[in-house]
Amino acid sequence: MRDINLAIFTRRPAFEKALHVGAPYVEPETQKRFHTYMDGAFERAYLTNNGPLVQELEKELAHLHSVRYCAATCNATLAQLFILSALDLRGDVLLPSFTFIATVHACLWQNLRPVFCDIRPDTLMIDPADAARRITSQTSAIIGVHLFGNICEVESLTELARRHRLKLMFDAAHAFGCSLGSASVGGFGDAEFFSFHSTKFFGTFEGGAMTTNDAELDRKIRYLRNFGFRTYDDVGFLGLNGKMSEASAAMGLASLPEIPRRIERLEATHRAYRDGLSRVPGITVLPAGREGRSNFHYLVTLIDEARFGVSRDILYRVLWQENVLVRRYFYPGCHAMSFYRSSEPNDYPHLPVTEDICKRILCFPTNLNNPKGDIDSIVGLLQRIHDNAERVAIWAESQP
Ligand code: T4K
Repeated sequence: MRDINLAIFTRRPAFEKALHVGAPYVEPETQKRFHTYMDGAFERAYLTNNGPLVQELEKELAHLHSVRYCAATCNATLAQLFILSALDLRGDVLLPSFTFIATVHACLWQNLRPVFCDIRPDTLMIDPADAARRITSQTSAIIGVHLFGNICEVESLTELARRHRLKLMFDAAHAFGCSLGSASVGGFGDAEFFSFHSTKFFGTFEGGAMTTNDAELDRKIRYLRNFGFRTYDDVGFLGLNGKMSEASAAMGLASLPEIPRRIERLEATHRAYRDGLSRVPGITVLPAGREGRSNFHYLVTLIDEARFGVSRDILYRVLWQENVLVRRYFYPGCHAMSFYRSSEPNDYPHLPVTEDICKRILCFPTNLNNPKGDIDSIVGLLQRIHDNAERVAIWAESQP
């Protein structure tokens, strides 16, 4: 039988070093600037708790996203929790199941009941019509999630929230620097929150931020992220420790000048993947930035098993053997995670679009050291898997 150049048969992976979806890319210039910022922090002996670097970063981020207020936090999860608390919400919160689990957990930590909504098959983001059907007298807020560098349907959700007097917030963890038409992310709804985890477009080791045009909300969140302290000796809120350190702020400030070049590099990567994958049957790339500006940080595909020849899950396993560590974000959907299923066994919502997308989605690495060569190799692998689908499927059946 003819030899097939795939690691599942040859045991020689296409890549010596693993390619991760979330590998951070920190430019040498960024590293140098980071060290300079840190020298200043050590000289000042001011390392955390609303330090000068945090304040400078907040100003820069508010300006960049055309929003009045920005409060930096130690991650997006706590930024979201503080918004939910500061808005004083009760009852149910509508949100998509197709998101990172943190979006849902933060609600439960605030004693709010997450009500899962379905997504649109073209954008993979919350379907406002489905959300509208789930509104009851218990609903207090809607959380839209901007996914993969695209912005969700802000206008429809704003109108829905206005009509039912609901609070509206957005998870902008994936949307740094993105826009809807000319309107930048950051100022939509009552508040938005960003993630600066190292796997994100803009990373500060760990970090996050809340943005809003509401001065009162900003003021409360600043108390909440510092245990609720209003003065050195008085606590007025049930706060937590959600502060960003000066080291994280230094990383953020050092990265800011690279943003245009990062977007350029990632857009070129996106284009190269799109061109290459257009020649492989059964793989569709999710468009980025169709309705505005994208950061192109995620390369998201949907696998059509009938046309490609093997299922998404077989493809996933074959690519991992090649050291291409593709991810199934956000399989199986938060509503299907054991924690959320077992907490409400009789109230398991059926979300047909989410469930279909979760079976087909596959995200590819984008922060590549050698984009042209790596993408050519990945496309070559996919072509070989497609051409030899029958033998690949036989291999998969033989696996435990
Ligand atoms: N909302 C949404 C829509 C989100 O996607 C997220 C986070 C949040 C809210 C909450 O934001 P934060 O509270 O985290 O600020 C990751 C991240 O932990 C998470 O931040 C992110 N979303 C999610 C999509 O992905 P993992 O477990 O898949 O990633 P992790 O840390 O294992 O990294 C993936 C791979 O990347 C690693 O296996 C190795 C590689 N890697 C990772 C890091 C951190 C590196 O090569 N170098 C690194 O420094 O969850």
